[in-house]
Amino acid sequence: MQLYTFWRSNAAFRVRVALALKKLAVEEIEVDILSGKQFDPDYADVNAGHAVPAFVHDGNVMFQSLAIIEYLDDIQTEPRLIPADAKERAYARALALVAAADAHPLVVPRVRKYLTTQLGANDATVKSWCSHWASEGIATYERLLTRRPPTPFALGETPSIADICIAGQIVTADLYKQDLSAFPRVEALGKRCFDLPEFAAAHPFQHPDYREI
Ligand SMILES: N[C@@H](CCC(=O)N[C@@H](CS)C(=O)NCC(=O)O)C(=O)O
Repeated sequence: MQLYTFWRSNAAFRVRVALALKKLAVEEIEVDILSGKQFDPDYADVNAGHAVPAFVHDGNVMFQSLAIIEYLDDIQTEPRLIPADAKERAYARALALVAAADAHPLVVPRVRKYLTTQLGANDATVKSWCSHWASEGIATYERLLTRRPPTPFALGETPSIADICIAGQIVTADLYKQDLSAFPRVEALGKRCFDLPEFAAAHPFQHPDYREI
């Protein structure tokens, strides 16, 4: 198993946590998406989407973090990250998509680059943009977790794909130095997640290449 990843990548964080929870060993290959390595022909052959993560298993290449996590759940069912019950599965996927489909895509390098190179935004404006959308994602999660409080994880006793994505949204907030105290349910869920070594080790702050950008 190989994972094309990058220390700061939120989508790769999701897959790294899922692999760790399932205790699946993987060879990690760093693709420096800040210096444009996602566009190198060698990597474009792996993922024509020019993004990380990409996951290789038995000669098959997969991309899109949530699709990879679903695949991992198929090939190794325990611990289950996507509930068996249809209604619970829909809720888990919906919570996951708040980060993966709504909030996170607004802060990825290609968006930041377009803001600076095409729209003339300076660093402060880009940071403000990213902080705003990171915070909106957290606020959405706070409302959702208020409506259905975690017990103690979003769907029950063990972490699921929903907790992985909420934790990823917290990682984005951490990268933008956001104070989560106004979001107590998210903050408490995040503490529960990051108390687990599988989540803690995947946080970009723990990566040897971590630097402030
Ligand atoms: N929806 C995709 C997002 C993939 C994605 O955008 N990854 C970012 C890093 S988190 C990336 O590689 N971006 C490259 C770029 O924006 O140029 C997933 O969940 O895998």
